[in-house]
Amino acid sequence: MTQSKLDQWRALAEKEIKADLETLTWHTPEGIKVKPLYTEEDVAGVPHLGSLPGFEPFVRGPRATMYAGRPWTIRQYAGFSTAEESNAFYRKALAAGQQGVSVAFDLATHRGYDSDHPRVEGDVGKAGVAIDSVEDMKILFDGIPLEKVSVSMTMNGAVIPILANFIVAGEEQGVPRGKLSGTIQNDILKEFMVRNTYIYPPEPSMRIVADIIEYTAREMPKFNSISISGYHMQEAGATLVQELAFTLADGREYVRAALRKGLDVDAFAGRLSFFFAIGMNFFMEAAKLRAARLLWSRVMKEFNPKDPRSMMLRTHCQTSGVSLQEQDPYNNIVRTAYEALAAVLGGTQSLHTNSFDEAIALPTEFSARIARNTQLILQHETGVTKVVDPLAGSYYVERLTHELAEKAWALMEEIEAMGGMTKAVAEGLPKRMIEEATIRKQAAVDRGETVIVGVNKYRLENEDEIDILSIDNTAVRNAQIARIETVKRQRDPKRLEAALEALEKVARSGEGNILEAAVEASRARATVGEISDALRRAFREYDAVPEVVEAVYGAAYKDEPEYETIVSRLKEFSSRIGEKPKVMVAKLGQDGHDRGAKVIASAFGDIGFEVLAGPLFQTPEEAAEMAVRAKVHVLGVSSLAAGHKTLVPSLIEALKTKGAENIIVVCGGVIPRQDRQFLLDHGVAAVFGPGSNVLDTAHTILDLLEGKRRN
Ligand code: 3CP
Repeated sequence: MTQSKLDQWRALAEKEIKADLETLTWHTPEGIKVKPLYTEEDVAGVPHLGSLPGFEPFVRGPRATMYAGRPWTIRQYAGFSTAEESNAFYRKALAAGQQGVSVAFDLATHRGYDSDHPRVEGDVGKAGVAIDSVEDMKILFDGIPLEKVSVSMTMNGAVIPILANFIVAGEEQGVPRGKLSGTIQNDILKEFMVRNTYIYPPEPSMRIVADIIEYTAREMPKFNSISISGYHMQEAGATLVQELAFTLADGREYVRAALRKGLDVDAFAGRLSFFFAIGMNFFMEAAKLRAARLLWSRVMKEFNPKDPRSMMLRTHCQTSGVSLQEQDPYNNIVRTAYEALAAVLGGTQSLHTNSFDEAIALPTEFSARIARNTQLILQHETGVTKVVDPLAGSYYVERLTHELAEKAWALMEEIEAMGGMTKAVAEGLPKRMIEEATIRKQAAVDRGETVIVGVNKYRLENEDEIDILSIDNTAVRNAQIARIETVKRQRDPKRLEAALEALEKVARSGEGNILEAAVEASRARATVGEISDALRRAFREYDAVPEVVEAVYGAAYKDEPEYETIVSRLKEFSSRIGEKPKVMVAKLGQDGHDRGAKVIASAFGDIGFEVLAGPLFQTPEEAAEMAVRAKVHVLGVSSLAAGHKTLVPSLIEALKTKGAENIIVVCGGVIPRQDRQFLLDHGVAAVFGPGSNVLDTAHTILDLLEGKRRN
């Protein structure tokens, strides 16, 4: 295109909008300037243009024919309550068109506790299925042929007992481990950054990852040893550049850990897989997957592989959970459909589409059907599978692919300069960057700069209640405890003891393979908790100290009147009572989703409260004790894993026992409307659901402190 033609366009455009063209430039959170027009000038010199699918650098896809040869796998992530219930759910879903299984475990299992452990009272069977031993695992896959259906398991903390149980369940179903296909998440670095279902410190955790890569490379050629995940980073608020860079930098670290075990790169690299989130920035998300493949082949070249498969990035994607809203929830069906299309145009290998009610509760059969059908319709009715990488050649998408790749690469270089991702994680850099990004995003939503339909614009006056799935946590827990007792009664104690001792020895000595030893313990019917305890004895537990980011939320508001109003109202209140009101933000049970808690703690600190961030995984008793000792005025519980109906009443009881009824208890997070009255009846002063505006929340808390509001 000649310059004069472009100049003519610019002149016409500015005449049309009666303003400088710059006013139409969108500055994305990634720091990318998205212009209103892209032309061939924008792709001049972009090096990846002209490549073909199935060939390096794989921008256009890892397979030559992509979906024309075989569409992506429809793999819905699910699991709840008991193994029996989840098994029935999987079977129905597979009969209705789902193509692979993806297991969600409950948080007790994630953190390596059996269902009878006192710390997990509110967590059993809630946000996933409860698995305590191989007996549960066998029920989970009963009637599902493991030599045919590939199974993905989202497990990181208790990855050793879970994978061991899966292997033994296969064995006892008549499927040798060599024939098992599927994926284990096994990505611990991002747990330390965002997801928080770690158990052991980083170093032994990295050994576990490497041992699993070693074992699967040797024994399970069809199994993907890891699912290197950016998903949770985006969920925690990361920009797409951060998601790309940190995920690929994690991948590089795992490759190094496996090489240190003496493995040949081609023996395992082809079975590394990835997992990304797909949010609402449509073209940028599709470009992100293309950029990810480009960068991964660049990373892997460093290790001199001979097999091209070692350089291919294959990925699962999930539509974005944080983009789902509680308000006007049917809008979520539309959001999910657009996100699914972006994932497919980006060339994902496997996809989960969220159910529209997931911002509120676990999916019902109805919402799960719509989510599955969103993919089935995309595969069968729209024609998108017929052509490989249909966005290729788009000036905009190619430019975005290039810019994302370059920006992510620069961040990866920064991490390299720090000594790699394990070091960067230990120093807290990625975590801090993600937290700052999420606080900025929240401020943009609160200020209405980022529009969310039905939340900060076009909000309904009256919201209809929707049916939600509620799990009777106590019944599930009792059923699990009964089965644990049976397993313990029927096993051979000598064989068990020997297997657990051997496992602990392998862990302590650094010699041998931890997974191999755990498989024997699983055969001997050791429980998930017992295997985890053997490793806890060898490795100890990891304890993170919560940090609160400062001056990011406040800075986004600068001197705006609505912000000034709450700041001066609080100042005035503080001088009246002679101190800043003290708010503790607590996380109870095994729920490690702390994005909301971090945002509130940070924003409230900037507004002028004195904030105390409680550590993760407190029991109600521990949180009450901490609140009383610190003499807080308000105790805010952030709940995202459905434990609130058990844990919050226990917390209020614990406060009463300590004579601290005066502490105002409030709750926020994923709390269905149906549960609000229950919480208010149990003494909670206010409930802040998803989509709550932070400044409004602060005003309500001040109302409560001033005694103006009583629910
Ligand atoms: C693929 N194949 C083809 C073609 N395409 N063959 C011929 N022509 C083609 N065009 C072959 C592949 O080589 C492969 O065989 C087989 O078909 C399956 O294809 P795939 O692409 O490997 O697909 P799949 O088995 O589904 O595996 C996808 C990946 C896997 C690789 C991404 O890791 C996966 O399924 N991941 C899912 C992870 C997951 O479910 N995570 C849930 C997170 P071969 O294998 O023989 O080569 S849920 C977390 C939620 C939030 C939270 O944590 O709380």
